Amino acid sequence: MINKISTLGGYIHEYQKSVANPREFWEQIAHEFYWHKKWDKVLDWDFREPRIEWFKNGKLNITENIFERNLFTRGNQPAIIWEPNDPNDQNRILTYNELYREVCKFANVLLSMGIRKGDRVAIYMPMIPELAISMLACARIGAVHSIVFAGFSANSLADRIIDAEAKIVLTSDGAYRGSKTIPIKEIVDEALETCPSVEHVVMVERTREKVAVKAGRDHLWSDLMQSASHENQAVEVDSEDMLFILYTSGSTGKPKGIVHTTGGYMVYAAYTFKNVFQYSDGDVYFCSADIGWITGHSYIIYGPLLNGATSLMFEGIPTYPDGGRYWDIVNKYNVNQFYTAPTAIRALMALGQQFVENKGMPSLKVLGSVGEPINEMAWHWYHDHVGNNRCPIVDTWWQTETGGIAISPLAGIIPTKPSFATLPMPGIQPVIVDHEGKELAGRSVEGILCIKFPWPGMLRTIYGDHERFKQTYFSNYDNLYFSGDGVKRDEDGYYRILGRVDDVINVSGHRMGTAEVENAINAHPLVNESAVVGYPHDIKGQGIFAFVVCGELSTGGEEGIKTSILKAVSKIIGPIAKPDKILLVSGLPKTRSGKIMRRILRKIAEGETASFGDTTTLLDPGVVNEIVSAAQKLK
Ligand code: 7RM
Repeated sequence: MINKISTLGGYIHEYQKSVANPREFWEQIAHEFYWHKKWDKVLDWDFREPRIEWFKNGKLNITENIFERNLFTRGNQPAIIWEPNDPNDQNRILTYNELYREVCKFANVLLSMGIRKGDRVAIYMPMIPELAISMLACARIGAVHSIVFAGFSANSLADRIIDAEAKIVLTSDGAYRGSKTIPIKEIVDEALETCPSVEHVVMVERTREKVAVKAGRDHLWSDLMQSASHENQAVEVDSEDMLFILYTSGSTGKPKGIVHTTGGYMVYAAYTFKNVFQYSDGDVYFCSADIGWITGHSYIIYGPLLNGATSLMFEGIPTYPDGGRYWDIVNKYNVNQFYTAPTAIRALMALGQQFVENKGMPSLKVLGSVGEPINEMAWHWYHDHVGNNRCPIVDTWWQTETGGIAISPLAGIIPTKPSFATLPMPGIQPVIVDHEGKELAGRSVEGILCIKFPWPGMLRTIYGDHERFKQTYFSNYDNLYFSGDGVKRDEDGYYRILGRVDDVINVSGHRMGTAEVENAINAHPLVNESAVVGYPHDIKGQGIFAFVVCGELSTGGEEGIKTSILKAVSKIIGPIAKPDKILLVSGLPKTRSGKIMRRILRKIAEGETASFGDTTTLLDPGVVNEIVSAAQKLK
């Protein structure tokens, strides 16, 4: 079992060890796992190439480390507690034995459909147990899962399937989300019109609504499982073989397929889970994220299950049937660790105290936050009303790219400070640089967050585009991993994340590229050009503000065109990318070389009316005043 740090002195000691001798440090942890063959070399790396290899030539299967390694001691312990959307529906509890059986069966199904090691499997499913079973079944046979959040549009799903050249799509008929039903299979059918690589579709029946079935291509999960054997020998993979691809937004239009490999990711997800949440045997842990995001991959599935933990998986939303749903779940299962996003906290805070007061929640020991900066007000509400003033909050900073938590308190061990992610995890060597790439050493500095040494959970490449991998993460500053986030280190050496320094915005914890949203808006036939920026939003953290230049207005007038822009964005990306505000303008503030000055647009979106700093490089400074007065009229 992974050693759990239990004191502040212990953390300092481990941290120092991890910096002084990272190979020895991680090797010791890796020895806790089950390998068919151990590595020849712990680490081989070069950020300039870039190339990162951990536990080189090690052979293993990650699911053996979840199942075979845990079954003897905890076969009858719940692995996954599944809570349905509707609290009156039947829940499902899968013990390690039961989950193992399902995973083996579905692994055999995948094999029977011709899926082999290295093949990509697209998964577009709501938060149902079959989603967990699917991803683990892929890992069992060495196939690479590429999970697409079920809130994305057909168009986004198709882009991801095409980029990964997935052979098969795993999905469901529909999805329940609060009081709504979403036609998942219909979206898949639409996406597949443009995806020639897909040979098969396997569909779980969740809502049992009528769906179109394409003979020869579409199969029912239940039919295939009925005849599948529950005996399956895990496929041996190399430590550096791909475990999964997960798409995330960057500062250009096209989402990046972040690649994680097997050995390093396994070690890192397991180690960080245990230490950050201070998970103890028998605890019930609940992460409210969707498995379609990295948080769900690392901290609903891999991290917890590698530790033999009980992980709660929730199908629904925090406000259904009312704003007390999370707290009812905490009480129903005596949840000990609860992990959510600031946007959920702010939304629930806005509903008022009545949904949280009197819930008690005596089982809670640790609260977690992830995805965006948590503002002080939300931090205190979470601490006082959810944690009843007695649970430490772990504000965990990390990214799809880091694979696991990189900067965070260890619960109850590292003293917290509202809005601070506090200190780096062992193995993480953060550096703060200025715009020229000069390291800002010491305390009380502010700049750009980079990491100067590899850690086992880090991404290895961008699928199909290693050059973009190099450009995005290793070319801004020499020999450093560039995170894209601004950060401050205070007088105590604590880290506070300030938000993105690139053209990525964070809306309700969903990461989005402004260029992606602009491309979707620009696809509208009446739009000439647009510029999208983030602005402070009470609930979402950041809202989306779109400045749009139209040629002519259609018959619907201003409102008509705004409505059709919203529809277009929903269709092209998904409802999560819909702008909160659209301002129709006659031109954008551009420099003489044609670059849009987003800095000015950001200020206008924030409500600034007068001071825009240096505007002398603008081609037409008059356009700024015009936009300001239009913005003032926008409600
Ligand atoms: C896990 C996840 C990554 C971006 C990252 C930050 C922001 C995440 C925090 C945070 C402040 C935090 N992966 N971010 N955690 N900002 N405090 N604790 O969210 O790839 O989807 O997003 O999210 O900007 O770069 S992600």
